[in-house]
Amino acid sequence: APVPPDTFNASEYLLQAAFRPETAARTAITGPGGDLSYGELAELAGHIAAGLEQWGTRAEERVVLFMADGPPMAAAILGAMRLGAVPVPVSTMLTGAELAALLNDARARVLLVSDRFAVAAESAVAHAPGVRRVAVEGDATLRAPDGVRVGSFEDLVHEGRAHGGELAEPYMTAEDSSALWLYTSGTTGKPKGAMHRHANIRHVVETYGRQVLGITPEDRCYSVAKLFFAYGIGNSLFFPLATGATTILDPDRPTPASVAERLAEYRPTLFFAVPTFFAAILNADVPAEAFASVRLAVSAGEPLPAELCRRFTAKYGVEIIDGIGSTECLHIFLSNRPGEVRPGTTGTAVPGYELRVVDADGTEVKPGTPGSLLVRGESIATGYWCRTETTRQVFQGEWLRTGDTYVVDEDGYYTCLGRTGDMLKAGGIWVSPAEVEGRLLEHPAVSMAAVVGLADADGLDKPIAAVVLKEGASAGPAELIEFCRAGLASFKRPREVLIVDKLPTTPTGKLRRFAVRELAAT
Ligand code: 3SK
Repeated sequence: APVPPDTFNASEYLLQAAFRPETAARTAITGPGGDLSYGELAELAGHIAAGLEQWGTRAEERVVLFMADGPPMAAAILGAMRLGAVPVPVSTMLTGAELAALLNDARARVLLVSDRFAVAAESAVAHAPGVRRVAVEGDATLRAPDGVRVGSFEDLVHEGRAHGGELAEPYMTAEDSSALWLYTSGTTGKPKGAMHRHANIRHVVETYGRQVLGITPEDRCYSVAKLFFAYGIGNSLFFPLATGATTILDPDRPTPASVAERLAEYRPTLFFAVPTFFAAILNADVPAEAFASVRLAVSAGEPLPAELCRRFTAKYGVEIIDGIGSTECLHIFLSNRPGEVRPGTTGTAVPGYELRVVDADGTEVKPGTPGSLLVRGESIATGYWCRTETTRQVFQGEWLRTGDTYVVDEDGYYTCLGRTGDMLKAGGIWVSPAEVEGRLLEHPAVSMAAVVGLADADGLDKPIAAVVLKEGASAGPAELIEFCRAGLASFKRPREVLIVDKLPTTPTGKLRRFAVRELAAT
């Protein structure tokens, strides 16, 4: 049959190095879970595609992955895409009940799970009546209700190899076909499945990947954010594979010590993390030589305070380019550039994206005036699965509401002032929590800081800070308040400072501001 003109399958695009004799033997994946060349990865993905087909999986159907980063998970994502099915990598921090809710929401019939998550998966499957097949990667198995077939990951691969081999041709998906769903709940709220097209994957590679990271086949990517995050799947799968580079996949939960070991063993050139992790590395006193192989570090997830950016670069000699992306946009659309970093800003629009800062009426504001940030670009999700009302609020025609308050200067550099709902008014004047946090972080004793608005005795919002001190350092609330008064307009100073052991964060390391507010209120 003739191939429609817009036929495009992201797995073919990502595995292009496998189909060229001169690159097929290059290492696609390395790490504690083992190595795979491009040729081996394409073969494994093909077997998984054929195995899923044998299991009755059809194009467009969702396949949920509750897996640790490693070659099986990467190959399963590519295999599902090759079949025209939709991989849905979900957070491995979910409880059984949370996983069941996502399986039911996605109407998934197939669940792929790594042995270390089998306990949560077992309880999820008991409450997800639509699930018919489960494949467990590794040593464990799990009990499932009657009618659910449980096998090993190897069974799936063998079945694929035995029947149909490698699916000689990928399914004829179009650029607009659904390729990937990623669940997002933001810092609060019920998870929503953001639906991404096959073409979105190509867009993030050709824009941020090539034009900001300047990624080449010589690069080795290592991301602290896992494959089930939009940030992680771009860093660890889309960018390295599409460009013939190497990805370092780490199945373990990262700590500063484990990351230092991985850096020494696998020598990445590109390192991706979130601000809290950069702070943790500095606090853990990871030695300066640890980052010797790294040519560039990337931060996203939340704004990187200027002081943290400077301290990291001073100690490790590695520039951090801070950027912002979103699950809905698939990856980073606003970023600093290598060699042109302006600490404390999120840089300028990534090529391929347009930005607008608007007031409450949706009118674009002038540089210097804060407003809500909107973004437009080819990688924006088509919407949230089965969430029409929320989709209509967030996806406004071609524009996506990011939910962040930003200010842009005359040079086109954007600075984040916080989540739109996080801004607070003190004495009738807007205060940006990010600005006050940035000041607190300049104090030599402060390792992390969070600022929220809390009503005072008169019911008027005032900034309150929760602060984590550096190990062995000391500073009292009065000293920190005075420090802010000296460096900021006085109305912005926190009226109270709580010294805490740690800040409440989401699994991605983003601050849970509502939890800080609860902490401050008690
Ligand atoms: O939070 C971010 O900045 C981000 C970056 C890349 C991809 C996804 C997200 C949420």
